[in-house]
Amino acid sequence: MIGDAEPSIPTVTAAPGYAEFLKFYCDKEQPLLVKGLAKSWPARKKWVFKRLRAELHSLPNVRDRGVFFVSRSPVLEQDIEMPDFLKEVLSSDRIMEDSVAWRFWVNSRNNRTEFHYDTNAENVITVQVKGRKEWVLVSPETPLPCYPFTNFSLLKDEDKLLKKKRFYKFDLEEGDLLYLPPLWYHRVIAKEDENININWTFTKRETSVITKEFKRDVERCGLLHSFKTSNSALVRRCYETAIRALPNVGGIGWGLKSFILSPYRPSRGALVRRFFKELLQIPNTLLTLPNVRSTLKKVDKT
Ligand SMILES: O=C(O)CCC(=O)C(=O)O
Ligand SMILES: [Fe+2]
Repeated sequence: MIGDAEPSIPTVTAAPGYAEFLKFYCDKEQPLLVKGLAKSWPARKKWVFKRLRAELHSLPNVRDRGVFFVSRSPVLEQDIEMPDFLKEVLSSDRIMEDSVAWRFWVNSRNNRTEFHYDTNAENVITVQVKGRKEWVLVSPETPLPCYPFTNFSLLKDEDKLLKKKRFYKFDLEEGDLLYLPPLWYHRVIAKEDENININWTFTKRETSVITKEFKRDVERCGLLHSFKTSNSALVRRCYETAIRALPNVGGIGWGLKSFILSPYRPSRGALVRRFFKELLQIPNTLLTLPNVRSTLKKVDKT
């Protein structure tokens, strides 16, 4: 999985059972591709670009976040056939109840979601209902360089970013399901004229998988929390100004209501080191500012 010897993502042709999904994928936080799972879903015929957008806009519990639509409760369930393992996951007490979301991505050709990881240690199950998307997943054991204190990778040349990283590159085709474990970086490009995928997200209450990115995320969130609640009005003001200046891309959140339980507890020294490591990315941030501006312009238009 290093550099040129890029392996393929573990792939099966039938949905795993609940126990198998937990044991081999969800507990270990390893990705999985299930081919052709949604081939017979009514949604494949029913969901047509303009009509689906209009329908989602008309539903009271669905919010249009610009890059995707999101609901905290089930929507359009009559159009899908949720696999049993997923039903069990979403109703299990191993996950935080308020972490479950239903998200809909309705994207035209060449829509790009740049490298990031989903915050709040979110697990994502995606089904490509229509069209095709090219995904690159990067392991949280070989994290990408990020803008300071964020979950967004520096907008740099992809070949350079992926050098010496453990990654999978593949197409998610019509009917395929993908399990994206927490803190795996991903970038996604829509490949057909009409591309529709549905996501379910959830956060486990507990994890024993302590990757490099997991440590960084715990430290980064710990620091952000201490800035937000600092006794110094100046620190609080700097924090608020920085948060306001950051793009709210798809509402990818900042607040961790209740952080996942894990054996990792960063020391004060680790937090201080993290602070300075994040600042070390300031030169790269400045160098890539033109890319940030052009990406934000595109995001604004979607
Ligand atoms: O489908 C896309 O363009 C991006 C999907 C994504 O980032 C996610 O599901 O977390
Ligand atoms: Fe994402």
